[in-house]
Amino acid sequence: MTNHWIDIQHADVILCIGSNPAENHPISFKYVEKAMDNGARLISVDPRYTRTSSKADTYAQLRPGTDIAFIGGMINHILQNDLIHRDYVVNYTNASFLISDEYAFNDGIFSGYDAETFHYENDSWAYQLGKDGLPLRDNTLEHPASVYQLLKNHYRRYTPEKVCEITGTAIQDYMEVTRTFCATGRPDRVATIMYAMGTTQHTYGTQNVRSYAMLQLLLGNIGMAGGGINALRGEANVQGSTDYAILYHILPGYLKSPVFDNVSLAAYNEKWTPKTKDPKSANWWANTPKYMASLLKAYWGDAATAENGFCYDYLPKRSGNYSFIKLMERLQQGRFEGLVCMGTNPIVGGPDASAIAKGLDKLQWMVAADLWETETSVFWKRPGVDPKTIDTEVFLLPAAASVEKEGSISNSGRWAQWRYKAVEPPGDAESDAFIVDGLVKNLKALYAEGGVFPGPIVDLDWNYGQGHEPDIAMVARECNGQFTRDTEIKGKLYKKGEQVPSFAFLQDDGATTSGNWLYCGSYTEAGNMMQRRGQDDPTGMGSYHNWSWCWPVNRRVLYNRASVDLNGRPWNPKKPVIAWNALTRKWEGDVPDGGWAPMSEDGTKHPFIMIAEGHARLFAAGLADGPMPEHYEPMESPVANSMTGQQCNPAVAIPGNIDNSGRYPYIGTTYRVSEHWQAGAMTRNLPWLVELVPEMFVEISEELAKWKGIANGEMVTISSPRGTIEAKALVTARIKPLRVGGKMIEQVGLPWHFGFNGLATGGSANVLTTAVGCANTSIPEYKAFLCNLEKGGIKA
Ligand SMILES: Nc1nc2c(c(=O)[nH]1)N[C@H]1C(S)=C(S)[C@@H](COP(=O)(O)OP(=O)(O)OC[C@H]3O[C@@H](n4cnc5c(=O)[nH]c(N)nc54)[C@H](O)[C@@H]3O)O[C@H]1N2
Ligand SMILES: Nc1nc2c(c(=O)[nH]1)N[C@H]1C(S)=C(S)[C@@H](COP(=O)(O)OP(=O)(O)OC[C@H]3O[C@@H](n4cnc5c(=O)[nH]c(N)nc54)[C@H](O)[C@@H]3O)O[C@H]1N2
Ligand SMILES: [Mo]
Repeated sequence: MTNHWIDIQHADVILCIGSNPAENHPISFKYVEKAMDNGARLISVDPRYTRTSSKADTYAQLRPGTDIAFIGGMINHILQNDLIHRDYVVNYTNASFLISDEYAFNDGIFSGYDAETFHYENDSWAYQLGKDGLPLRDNTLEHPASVYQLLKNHYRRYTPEKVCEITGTAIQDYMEVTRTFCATGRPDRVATIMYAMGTTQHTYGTQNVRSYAMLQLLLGNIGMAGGGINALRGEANVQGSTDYAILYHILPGYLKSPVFDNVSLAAYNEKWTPKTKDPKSANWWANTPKYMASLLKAYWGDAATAENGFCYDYLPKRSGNYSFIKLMERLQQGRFEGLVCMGTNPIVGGPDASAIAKGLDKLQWMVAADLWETETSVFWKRPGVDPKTIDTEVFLLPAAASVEKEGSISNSGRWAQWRYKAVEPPGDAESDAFIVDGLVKNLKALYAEGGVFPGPIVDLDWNYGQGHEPDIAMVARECNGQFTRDTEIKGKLYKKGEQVPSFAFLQDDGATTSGNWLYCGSYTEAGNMMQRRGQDDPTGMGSYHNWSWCWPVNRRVLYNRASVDLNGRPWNPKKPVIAWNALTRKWEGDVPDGGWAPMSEDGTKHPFIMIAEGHARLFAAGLADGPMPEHYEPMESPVANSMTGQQCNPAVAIPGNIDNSGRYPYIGTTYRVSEHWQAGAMTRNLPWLVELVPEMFVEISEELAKWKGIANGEMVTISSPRGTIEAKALVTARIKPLRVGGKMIEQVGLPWHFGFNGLATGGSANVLTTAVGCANTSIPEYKAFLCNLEKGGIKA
């Protein structure tokens, strides 16, 4: 989230799109309701009428996978009616920047495309540069090569009629959403967007998110209290796990993971450290070499020296895609000997789940660390297979649950909050830290005896006390970082072993360690900041700066220097995030995005400090699939793209097992319910939750039920090119067919919580889904695929 949960109370308009927080983030809804009590309007945009929709002032239905059309039309409305927050857009975004004359967009394809590799070369998406090396700009926004005019031209095609023809939204609903939301371009009005998996789980999921960000930038809503673009993160600590690099393409703190041709630390730094010639750009990522050196020092301690590039050679280098989908492909090809599943249940949660289960059959061994026996750990006795034919040896390690161990979790609002152990784990259960610690210590002992390339393991600096399990406070202190020798910075001496006060103090010469630069400041000489429980709110804005600690540097609202005008006065003085005090020459309120004076003064920096050009990108050259979002159809879709001749995202290779022939006529989409959690092990084993939602069901419209002669509660069979499941029909007015391009299209809604093991069992929705992912992130397209549905169960 750019903002945080409590901040949502300040919004005038709340758009829940691609998310169902009343169901899946119920605590957040407290702040939505608080905003509504203060007069805010809630909009829900969802293919299904959800629990969130039922609380909304306005509900608009859209077809799964059509957010870019929906938002593109809103962008068009803003540009055609000049509803932008002009001062914000001109000064803080790249709207005025001129783009290369080589840039082009023809019938759904941007310039630079290679159809054989599904790859774009992005040279033609670059800025035009002046003699001083700075991007050329036209602050009148009139120049035909300006981002503003390119946007206007691009989205001109997204008329309300065209949009609704694609999305299936009733035009009056669409116009109500558009008018309500787009009225927040005034400095004294603000809207927020709450999004989650309905947005991201598409082959153009990243572009969906970008379309929301662009909308918010045009209206001047980023950096503002009650504004921003807010990703509702899933599991309690999924924000923390991303910060700590659970994804293959990043290292902790969103440093890039090395690619095979980054042959040395110098080459890595050269490749990934962005450069700018603009003295007004803070270009924060220029610090990459400091963060990287400190990370490597945290990993390899004294073995990491300036001479050996701080053991950079020990880091694995990647070539290619190691996302979940691609790993599962390799699994199916029999390319893995073993697999460790720590807190994951992929044969229920992964796309095209039956194929994953078959892949597991090829393993020699599997380790599953979990609270429960999951479908994945008993894959060898799944329905339809003979256990005797499977040779995999499975080790099930009982893991301690969250309340049975100590440590921090980082919530969606980036607040890292310390939690304490409430009870001892039952039986033989142990914390994940214990399990990993034991694994590493044993590996170290084995590699000490020899082996291929032992350095990375043997030299690993691994010292977290002498207790039964690692001392988690020691881990947290290492994540923050320490001085490795007496170091003087700006006239102050920091002693060897002292905690680094903040990431501004990290060094590239080995003088500091930091396991995650973003968390530098979380555990200082003053103690564990994440343990703080101060209930005072000096800003009066619900920021609670003394409660826990949030990255970066306890800044509660990101990009907050865009919430003020050029003189440092809040655009909306009634809801200030920060304000410049001309007498003290200091910012007041939240921790500012850099302490520089307001933009009207000399020596200052642009507010978007993480971007090399200092301006938020309405037009972005860094993505795999185009500088501006464009509507494409999901990989499986019942209709032809009526916007252009390009059916699907051209930057995604078309997978094998899809079927657009018409044999599978209905749109399948998957979602969650409050009563169950994810792949279900944690809830399908609890009798009281099983009583509430005991079995797999499928939501269908009254129209489809009538047409197929299906009664509510009757068993039906749902099939896709990947597999077949059965479920009870839940006939409901909450799901409605959509009128798309003149034809009626049915959608079928499936919760994905069920599997064959546990107290409550049922068909897994993921048997039906497609293993194809977003061009940028590879997140699977769980939210839109094709299926058929017939009356009667599988055996009927
Ligand atoms: N009780 C409970 N809470 C949970 C979870 C759980 O399993 N159970 N899971 C947690 C996790 S890990 C996560 S990631 C979050 C997910 O939280 P959400 O994203 O809110 O969960 P979903 O129900 O998967 O999807 C949200 C909505 O997106 C809609 N949708 C589908 N396709 C589209 C589309 O193309 N466009 C738009 N605009 N909307 C679409 C769906 O109909 C659905 O109502 O929830 C977390 N909270
Ligand atoms: N069709 C469809 N599929 C989806 C989605 C969708 O919307 N539609 N959503 C996707 C999303 S957003 C997500 S996040 C994934 C989730 O996919 P998974 O992570 O595979 O699913 P979970 O059920 O959350 O698995 C977590 C497991 O961890 C165990 N566990 C809980 N606490 C601990 C602990 O402290 N230690 C250990 N070792 N284990 C623990 C639980 O018992 C559970 O079995 O699924 C994805 N799959
Ligand atoms: Mo998630």
